[in-house]
Amino acid sequence: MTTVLVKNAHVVTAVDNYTADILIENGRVHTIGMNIPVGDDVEVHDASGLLTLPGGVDVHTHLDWDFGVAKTVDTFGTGTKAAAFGGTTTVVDFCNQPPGESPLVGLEDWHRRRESACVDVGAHVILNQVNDQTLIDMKTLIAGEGVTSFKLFMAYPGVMMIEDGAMFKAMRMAGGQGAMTCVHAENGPVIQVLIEEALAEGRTSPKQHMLTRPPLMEGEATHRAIRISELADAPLYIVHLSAGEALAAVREARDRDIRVHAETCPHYLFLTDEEYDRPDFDGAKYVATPPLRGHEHQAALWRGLKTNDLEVVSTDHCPFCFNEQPFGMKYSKQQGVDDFSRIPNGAPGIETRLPLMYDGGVRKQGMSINRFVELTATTPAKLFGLFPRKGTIAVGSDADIVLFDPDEEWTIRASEHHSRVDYSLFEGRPVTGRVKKVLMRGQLIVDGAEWLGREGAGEFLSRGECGIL
Ligand code: DUC
Ligand code: ZN
Ligand code: ZN
Repeated sequence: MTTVLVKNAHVVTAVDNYTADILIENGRVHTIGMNIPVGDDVEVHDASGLLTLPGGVDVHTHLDWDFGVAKTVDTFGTGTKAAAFGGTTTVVDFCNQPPGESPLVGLEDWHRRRESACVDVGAHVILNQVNDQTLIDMKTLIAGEGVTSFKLFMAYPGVMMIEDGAMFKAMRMAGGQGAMTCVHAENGPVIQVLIEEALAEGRTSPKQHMLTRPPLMEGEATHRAIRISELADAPLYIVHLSAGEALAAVREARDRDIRVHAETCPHYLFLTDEEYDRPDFDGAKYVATPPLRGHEHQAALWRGLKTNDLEVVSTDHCPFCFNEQPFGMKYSKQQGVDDFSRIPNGAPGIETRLPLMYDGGVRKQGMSINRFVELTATTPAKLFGLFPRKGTIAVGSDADIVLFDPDEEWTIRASEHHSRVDYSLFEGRPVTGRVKKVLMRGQLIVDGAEWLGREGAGEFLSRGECGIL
């Protein structure tokens, strides 16, 4: 394998800021030091004037994901290529338990699909049923398969939702084995009543998605998940937190030293529910779950990032095309043109997380550059059993390195991104700060606009104990 030198690197980790050279051998950081001498045979990247960041870690994606009648449009190949162009070199993706079958069957299928990945990928397993055999299978997944986190849905009754008793059993098993339970916290049955009432009254537009999923019901479910995890003595990770009420529940628990962690996503930090007032069916692009919220919730989320009650920013990249072509109706928002409840719930974002957080967090909100790295790489790696292999730049770590120009101004355009999805939530948004080069385990895979990576180069990440900070 080639030896690589990143020269004059302004290294930024969650805790440090310094200038040094980074010598990479066999895909790992071998030496960090001043003026490291190398021969002519060494590939050298001069990082002067750029920030040298650890590759981003996105622990919430849905690639090639079956969501009942809908399917996400990115394969592992296309989705992880897009991730790489956005400076993300590690993805932890959601894998379904097939209805009525073992989660191990779902994992086998997920492994077949993830073979096209261009960056390293791990799996969280979504459980939609918890019986005695599932509990045994969870142990196998944790100890034998390197899957040390699970996801449970409190929403979508009759589809993905599991009852509180089952949630308690799964959390207790996961916690006892060093695994993390991720929860989608919304009160599914109450939301279902609101959806049925809206449809009966002929309220069918995308805005109804937001109106039928109130923040109060996110707050209620978050509180319930926390209390159940507390009884189970298990760590808990609240995914895609969007509402002030949910954040208040997390904060209250963390103040009592309960092991509760939470992430939010760029769309909740940079967009509001005003997007649902767009004309025609355009609001369907913003139908993610939970929905976009009002300004007061957005302000609460930014405070949560400051107080560390929100510890991670991940994307929930769940891409469905707006238009039917060229991939077909199953991949399209148009399924819900006459009925908001049939719009596939999910939005894209895998390629824009780092630039948005740099521009909106570091430049506009005064977030430190170390905190930016912590939120987008280090803490997700630690919480999900990947640190110190991923999430930092240190001797022995995988040489996943992003050279980032903090001053380049550019505009987000779906026509220039690498996902197969046909729109961006952030179309036309000017941002400052851009990924210039990406090394994945020492291999240059992104060089400006040029793609040097390859499908199949990504490895499966067998993960360790979760929740260790
Ligand atoms: N939850 C997710 O995490 N992703 C997509 C849809 C959903 O409800
Ligand atoms: Zn969810
Ligand atoms: Zn998701």
